[in-house]
Amino acid sequence: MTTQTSVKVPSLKKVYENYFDIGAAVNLHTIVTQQPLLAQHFNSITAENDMKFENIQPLEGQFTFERADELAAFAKKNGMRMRGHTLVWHNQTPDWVFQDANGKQVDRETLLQRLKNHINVVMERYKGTIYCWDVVNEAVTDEGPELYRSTKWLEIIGEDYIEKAFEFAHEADPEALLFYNDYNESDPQKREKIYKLVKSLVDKGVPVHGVGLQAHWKLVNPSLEEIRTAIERYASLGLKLHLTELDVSVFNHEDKRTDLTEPTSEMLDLQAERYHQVFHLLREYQDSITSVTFWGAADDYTWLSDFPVKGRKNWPFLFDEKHQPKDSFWKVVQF
Ligand code: HXH
Repeated sequence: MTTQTSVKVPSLKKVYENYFDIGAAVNLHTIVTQQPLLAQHFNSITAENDMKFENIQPLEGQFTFERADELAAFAKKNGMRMRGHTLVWHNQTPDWVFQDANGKQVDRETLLQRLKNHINVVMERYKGTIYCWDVVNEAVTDEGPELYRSTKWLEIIGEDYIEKAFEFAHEADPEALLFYNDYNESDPQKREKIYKLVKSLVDKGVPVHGVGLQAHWKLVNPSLEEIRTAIERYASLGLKLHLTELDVSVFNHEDKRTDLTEPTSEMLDLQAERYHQVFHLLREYQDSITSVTFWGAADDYTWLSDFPVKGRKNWPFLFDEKHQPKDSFWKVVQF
């Protein structure tokens, strides 16, 4: 489809208002460059990086809330909800967290105290603004029989670091909805590990309210049936589901080309068909899915440009680099 001059572009958030929230990950740059697009189509935001541990508490006791506060103010000003991302993660967490003043690894009690303090200070600040948090991100291994990813959190505290994090979070803000968030969530093996972990939390009465499916998907994989099975499996825990970081890379796994300056028409056709199928499926599960957040808003900015292949641009969203609706957009709103 070429530029539509006669057809009014419907608002994505309005089309989906009876289904689920429509979110976008943002940063200080995109809340300016994408402001009109965000205001028209999205009713929820997530800070792409600015609420991660290393950004918010780079040194012990020195909290830097300026950027996060700006994003929270943007949400308020535009009448949007805000998801919190993320409290406990193995990445983008500063080394000081795990060390004492001499660089020696801290003990369990010290780390639990630091975890509790971080969660308290951060959640307290955004009470009433952030309605849900990704409390723990990516704690499950991709490969092998092991359940827990090997991280400093696991090594120093032990397996109960996850339930402790949820308990601290629930104490800090009893109103907040608390999520376990992970990627490769639709892969059958990883799906079962995530299910097992979250089920063990539910069975122990740990305050966990939802599962976040990152949903960093490609044109072909994961298959629609794998996605459906994952949704059903997680929903069977009686928890709410959020798609937390949706994007559809135009590159299949084997495709390592770096020479494209724009997506091919074949890529765009396949992506449109993929978004069509994905949103058809998501609508089917509207009772379980309460929020769908893209990990960006339009193709002018995506974390996938340069990742995992350096020097390669990607075009994973519903809006193009000029913020115009792509075929993918029309497939999502016409049903
Ligand atoms: C997400 N991780 C994070 O939740 C989010 O905070 C961040 O902004 C972007 C994506 C997804 C991810 C997980 C593992 C991973 C890559 C991305 O590991 C790989 C490393 C190299 C190659 C492939 C995967």
